[in-house]
Amino acid sequence: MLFQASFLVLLSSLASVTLGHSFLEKVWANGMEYKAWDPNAGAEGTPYPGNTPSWFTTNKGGNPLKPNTFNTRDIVCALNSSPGNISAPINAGSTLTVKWWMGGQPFPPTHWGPVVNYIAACNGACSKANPLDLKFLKLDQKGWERTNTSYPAEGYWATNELVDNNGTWPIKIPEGLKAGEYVVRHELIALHVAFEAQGKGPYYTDGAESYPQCVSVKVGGTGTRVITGGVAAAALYKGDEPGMTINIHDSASGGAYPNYEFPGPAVWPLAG
Ligand SMILES: *[C@@H]1O[C@H](CO)[C@@H](O)[C@H](O)[C@H]1NC(C)=O
Ligand SMILES: *[C@@H]1O[C@H](CO)[C@@H](O)[C@H](O)[C@H]1NC(C)=O
Ligand SMILES: *[C@@H]1O[C@H](CO)[C@@H](O)[C@H](O)[C@H]1NC(C)=O
Ligand SMILES: [Cu+2]
Repeated sequence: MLFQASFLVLLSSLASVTLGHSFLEKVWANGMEYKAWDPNAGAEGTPYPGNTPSWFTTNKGGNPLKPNTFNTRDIVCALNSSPGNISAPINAGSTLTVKWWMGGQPFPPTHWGPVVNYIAACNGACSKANPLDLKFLKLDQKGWERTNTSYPAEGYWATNELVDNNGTWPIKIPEGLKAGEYVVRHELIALHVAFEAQGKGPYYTDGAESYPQCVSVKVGGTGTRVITGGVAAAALYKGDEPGMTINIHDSASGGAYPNYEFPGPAVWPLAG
């Protein structure tokens, strides 16, 4: 059964290679719509625009980062990232919405896994931020949601919800967050081949896939909630955590993974 399931996964990951993976197409903040950055167009020579808060990356094809990059600069805000030139004004307590899209689909539906959001203070203009200096707190996380008769072993995960919402995902900016510029690190984690890293230790070449994307925002107002502590993104994961090595093709699970252990730090208690 496992062999058969893995074979199906192999087929579906081949299919998604053809279709491509994904990256952000648009973001919305305070009622404003911003085009995000299309690294495929970038590879054809389109210049990175000065008017998007969505970070630059050279990640043509919207490809995943594998565990062997989880301790590198790329895991912060995508492959060869650099900051957006602007930070989107947003009110504390309101929602930043992002939308994934590439090659006619939001994200491959067979890339089951969590959607996780982080925030870091830029301590100045985010356009000048060094990704390696950013210290992130986790805003929220959503993982396994329910069983699904179409996928009796894998079930229905947050990434499926994202696909069913045509690639959009809401990210709540904490109430009362102190005025300033922040980087929101939005991440999809695909677990369809996570089992490949079982027993291989940290930073293995194969296993779970991370798709980070960053958006710079500027909070105004009189909030007093300050971000302290936090973790550098290159220290969030090693790739050998239970939540990064889980076999989600286990038919004995009945497609239910209620005890899924999210990788990375706990959610910031003041985020909600
Ligand atoms: C926009 O950002 C990119 C990458 O961070 C930078 O190289 C470029 O100089 C910036 N452009 C403008 C107009 O500020
Ligand atoms: C089952 O999964 C598919 C693919 O993710 C999804 O489109 C569908 O809505 C799911 N059905 C239920 C009942 O969750
Ligand atoms: C889904 O998103 C694509 C890309 O932005 C858009 O062209 C399409 O109209 C959307 N579909 C629906 C049903 O909203
Ligand atoms: Cu993939």
